[in-house]
Amino acid sequence: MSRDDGHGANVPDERKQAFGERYQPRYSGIATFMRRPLREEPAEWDGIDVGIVGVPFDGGVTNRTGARHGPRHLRDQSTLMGVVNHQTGVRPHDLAEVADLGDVLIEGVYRLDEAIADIERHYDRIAAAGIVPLTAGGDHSITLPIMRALARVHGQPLGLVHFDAHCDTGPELFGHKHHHGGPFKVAVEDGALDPKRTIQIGIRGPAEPLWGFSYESGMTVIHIEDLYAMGIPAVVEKAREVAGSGPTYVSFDVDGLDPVFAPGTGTPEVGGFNTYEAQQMLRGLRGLDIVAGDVVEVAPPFDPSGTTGLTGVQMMFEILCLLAECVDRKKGG
Ligand SMILES: [Mn+2]
Repeated sequence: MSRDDGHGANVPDERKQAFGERYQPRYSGIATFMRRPLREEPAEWDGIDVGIVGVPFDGGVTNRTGARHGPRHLRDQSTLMGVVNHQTGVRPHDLAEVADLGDVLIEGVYRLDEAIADIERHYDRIAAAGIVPLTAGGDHSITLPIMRALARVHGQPLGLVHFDAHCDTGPELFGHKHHHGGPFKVAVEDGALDPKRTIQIGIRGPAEPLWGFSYESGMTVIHIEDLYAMGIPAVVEKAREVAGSGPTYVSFDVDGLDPVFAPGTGTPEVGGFNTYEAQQMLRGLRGLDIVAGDVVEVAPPFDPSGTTGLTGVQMMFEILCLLAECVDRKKGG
C-alpha cells in the first residue's frame, strides 16, 4: 500500500524515497490521527476503508466537562502509535486504507438534540460511503447517533462490546434523555442496539441503582469483581458468545480503566481494570464482525501528564487492528 499521509508537501521526493515512512520525524508536521492523510471532504472519501473521526462534543456530561477537547489531544498523542501490533502481528495500515476524516461539525453547540442530529447526519454520510468508522470522543452521548446511523446501514440492531465503569443505560436526567449516562437505553428503544447481544464490562461505583434497564432488557453485565473472579480469558469468551456473529460495535469509555491509568476523564471510578487487561480483552475480540468502534470520555483538562490521551489512543489502535482485519476479511484478503 502506498504511503500517502498527506503530510510533508515541502519534503523533497528523494528524501521520501530514501527514508520511506520515516522521511519526517514523528514529532513534526500537523498532527492527524495516527499520521494518516486528512480527508475531510466526502469528495475525497473514495477508496477509504476505515475513517477515524473526531467528535468534539461534551454537552451530555453529568459532571466534569472537558471531553470536547478529546479529539485534538488524541491526535497529538497518536503520533506515538506505530504500525504493528506486537502481540497479534496485525499491521492495520497494510490491511485497510485508513484516513483521518476530520471532526464532525457540531452546529447545534448549544442545543443538545440538534448536536446529536448533526452527529447522526455525519455518520449517515460515512456509512453511505462504505467507510467503517473509528471514533474519538467526545462524551459517551455521541455513541447513540453513531449507532443509529450504522444500524440503519446494516439493516439490523447492532451487538455491543462495551468497556466502562458505568452501564450508561440510565433514565432521563433533568427531563432529558440525551446525556452520557443513558445512550444505550435510548439505542435499544430506537432499535439500534440489540440488548441480548450487548455485554458491559468493568461496571462499578455508586451509580449502580441507575442501571436497571441493562438487567431488564437482557444485557450481560460484568461487574469489575466478576471480571477478576472469572479471569480475562473467561470474560473474552463471554463477550464472544454474547456478541455472536452479527455486526458488532466496540465502545471503550476510558473511565472503565482504573483512574491510575486514565485520570483524565469526567467521572472516574477507582477499582478498575488496567491497560494490559484492556488490551487483552480487545485483542480477544479478533474474528468477530466488528463494524465500528469508539474511545470516549478522554478529558484533556484533567490529563496534565497526557497519560489518558496516550492510553486512549492505544485503545483506538487496538480497535483499529480489529476493524482492519474485518475489512480485509470482507475483501477476501
Ligand atoms: Mn460511559
